[in-house]
Amino acid sequence: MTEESRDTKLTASKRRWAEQGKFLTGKITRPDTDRLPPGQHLVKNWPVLDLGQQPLIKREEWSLQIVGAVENPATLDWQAFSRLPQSDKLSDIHCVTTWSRYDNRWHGVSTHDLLDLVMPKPEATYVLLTSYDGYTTNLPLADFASEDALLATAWEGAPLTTEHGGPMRLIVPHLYRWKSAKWLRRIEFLIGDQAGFWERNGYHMRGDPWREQRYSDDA
Ligand SMILES: Nc1nc2c(c(=O)[nH]1)N[C@H]1C(S)=C(S)[C@@H](COP(=O)(O)O)O[C@H]1N2
Ligand SMILES: [Mo]
Repeated sequence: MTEESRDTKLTASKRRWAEQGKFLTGKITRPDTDRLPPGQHLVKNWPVLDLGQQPLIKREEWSLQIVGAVENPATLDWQAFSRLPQSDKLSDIHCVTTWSRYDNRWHGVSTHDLLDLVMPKPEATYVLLTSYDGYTTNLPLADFASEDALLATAWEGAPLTTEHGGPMRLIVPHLYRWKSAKWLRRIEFLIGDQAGFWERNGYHMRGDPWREQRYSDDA
């Protein structure tokens, strides 16, 4: 392929992704007047929650795999990941166990910038995340691609600690925290939804805190 035709192809699929991505710039469900979702209470500390096994992954051994329904599947090592555009985001945490924590400052790669790199195919509608501790969780692509979503490597100016999911974890602030996979190692783009660990164990497929989508039988 000539350089020119390759550029044209890339531009065309980027443009197509941008067009299909229109819905991604839509507003998420949180009403501005209602910062604390129903049934939640505020905490000042930051509790640690996981399955009890905290994998210790050195940056030199770390990589992120992006597979499934994308134009450009990729495996990024730490260096390649660090070269992607970097963003800072301020957001709140809402855990399904009813605690919320305001104003967490995150640094990392926005999911928008990752999507620009891998370019989901038109039929991709969900993502399934897999972590180094074996944890999995699923979410709609539109939620994964929300403006505030970040592949975070630092919190409040310091590298993310192991207990909170370092070297890298996902942050999707507008959904319950179990969707924000710690120690993220793989992102699979799916054509249909596929339940992750908690979703197979009675939790909601989407998990919107403002709709109290805690369990699978919540609307
Ligand atoms: N890899 C992995 N990610 C995970 C979990 C887990 O067990 N393993 N637990 C989830 C749950 S239920 C919550 S509440 C948050 C907790 O994140 P924190 O320990 O940083 O507060 O991580 C989520 N991400
Ligand atoms: Mo949780």
